[in-house]
Formats: sequence, structure tokens, C-alpha cells
Amino acid sequence: MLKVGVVGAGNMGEDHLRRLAAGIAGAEVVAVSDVNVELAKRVADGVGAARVHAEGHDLVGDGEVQAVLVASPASTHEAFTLACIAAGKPVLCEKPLAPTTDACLRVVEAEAARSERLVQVGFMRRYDHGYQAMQQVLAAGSIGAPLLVHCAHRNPTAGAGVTSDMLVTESVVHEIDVTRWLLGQEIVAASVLRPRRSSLGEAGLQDPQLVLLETEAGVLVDVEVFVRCQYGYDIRCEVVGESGTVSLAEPEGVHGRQQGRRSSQVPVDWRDRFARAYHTELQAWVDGVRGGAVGDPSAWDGYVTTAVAEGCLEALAEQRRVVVDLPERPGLYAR
Ligand code: ISE
Repeated sequence: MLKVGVVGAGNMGEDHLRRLAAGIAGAEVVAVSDVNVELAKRVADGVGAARVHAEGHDLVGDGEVQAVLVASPASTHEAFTLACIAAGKPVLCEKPLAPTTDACLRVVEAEAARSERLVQVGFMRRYDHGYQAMQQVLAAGSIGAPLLVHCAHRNPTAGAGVTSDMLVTESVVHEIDVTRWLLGQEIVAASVLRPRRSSLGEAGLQDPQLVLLETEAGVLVDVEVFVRCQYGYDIRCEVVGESGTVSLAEPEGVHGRQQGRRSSQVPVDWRDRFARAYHTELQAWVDGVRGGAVGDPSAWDGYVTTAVAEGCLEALAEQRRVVVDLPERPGLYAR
């Protein structure tokens, strides 16, 4: 049994904790930490974890904890992940690895200095069966070389306080990670167009946005991100190749026929839409750690996604095409 400690008992942390406790083979939650220690206690009780810490660093240092899942606010990810690396403990860090490229690079450098993969980043779409099926079609070469990727990322509503930048840093980061993985190519430039704003958003919020990414082989990836689309959580992705296309199917569900209409449900919450992907991701992490091989996305992938996201923010603010420059990929993360 892998003894796991979870830093952060908020929404995502609680979600992961429940999944780890109920459905993941080979893992046991032994410790929970949260700055809100009452919350940590309540959540720990719910999953039968005996150890509660108010401070995440104490959890990382807890001798009972063999591997750590970091689900605290993004601004704290760097410090907890670095502490795990220093302690030689495998860590699954929720997205993003860190909010700035400098912070991500410090994690990459610390891990590369140990010459040992310990960090997996929580971009779970790579574990979604739909994206995995797309990746297999692409790898088999049956639609020829990819030329274009069309994506949409729509949320029904966004919480108060959402900013225009957060459409990129919270949402588009998933498309950045998953298209790099689908195509096996790096993104070299970004532009962001500002369509007419929805009147249903907060005043001043640039919603929707149209992000255009260019890969090293010249593939163009367009991402419509629209966080107050009102009707549901809708994720689309289609790759257009030289001789065919492959796209995500609609999520499973049922079709209804009633009063002369066909209907089916659109999910409203991303945790429901990607529930199976979260499960597969966690099981793969636990299996990987127990087998001595931490999986992807790596700290390098986390770094690159933040670097591309920073390029998008510059492109959004300055309304110009921004070139994304990456340092050489360290040998530890060889393809
Ligand atoms: C949220 O933070 C997530 O991570 C979801 O996966 C994403 O789809 C959503 O747009 C974000 O707000």
C-alpha cells in the first residue's frame, strides 16, 4: 500500500481524497493538511486518515507519508513540490505546476539535479479515454500529418472575480498541455483575438477569447475559450489531418426523444465530465510510484505549459503574435 498525504482539502483536494480513499487500488490516505485545520480534520475523518497537519510542509516531512498529492492554491505549488523533491518523495501536483515560468524552472532544475523523476503534474486530460483514443489514431498515422486543431473550452459560469487572464491560466492551459501531447510537438508562438464580449459577463471581462497557437511543424491550433456560455461545460477537439479528421465524441449519456424533439444532457461541472480521467490519472500515478516510474505530464511539461500560457497573456495584453522561446529540454525529460 502506498501511503499518501494530501496537501489542501478544498474542492480539488477533497475530490482527490474521496477518490483515493474509495476507488484507487494500492493506495491509502494517511495524512491531510490544510491551513483551515478544522476543514482538514473533517475531510481526514471522512476518509479515515489519522494524521492532520495545519502546515503542508509538516505533512511533506511526516515520516508516515510516502507520496504527496498537492491540491493547495497554485501560488503554493512550487514550495511544496520543491520540499517533496528535497525529501525524495514522489508528488502529484495539481495544475498548474506553478503560476510563473521562473517558479516552474526552479522545480525542473531541482528535479534534474537529482537525476530522478519525482513530479507528475495534474493535467488529467491525457488520461481521458477520448483524448487517448485520438492520440492512438494520430500515432497510427491513419489521418496523415496533422494540419489544424480546432478546440472549444466552454464553462457554464465562472466565479466572481474571474479575470480575462484566468481564461488562459485556468482553462486554456488544458488545451496547451493536451495538444502538445496529442501532436508530439512544441508550441512556438501564440496570438489571442478578442471577439465581441458577452454582455452576461462581468464588465471588463474579455469573454470569449480566441487563442491561436502555432507548433514547430506549423500546425495551427485554435482554442475558443468561453467561461460564461450559460448552457454547460462543453469541451471539443478536432484534429484535421491530410487525409481525414479525428475528434472527441460527445461524453457518454443517453439520448431522449420526446414531443418531437431529440435531447441529450450537457455536463455542467468539469469534475463530472472528466471523472473517469481523474480516476485513471490517480490510478496511473499510484501504480507508477509503486512500480518506481513516475508518469507524465512531467515537471518539464508543467514548465512548458506555463511558458506558453505566459506567451498567451502577453499576446492578449499587447494584441500581437508572441514567440515562445524554450530552453533546451533537460536529458531527464527526453522524449
Ligand atoms: C478549472 O480550473 C479546471 O481546471 C477545469 O479543468 C477547466 O476545464 C476549467 O475551465 C477551469 O476553470
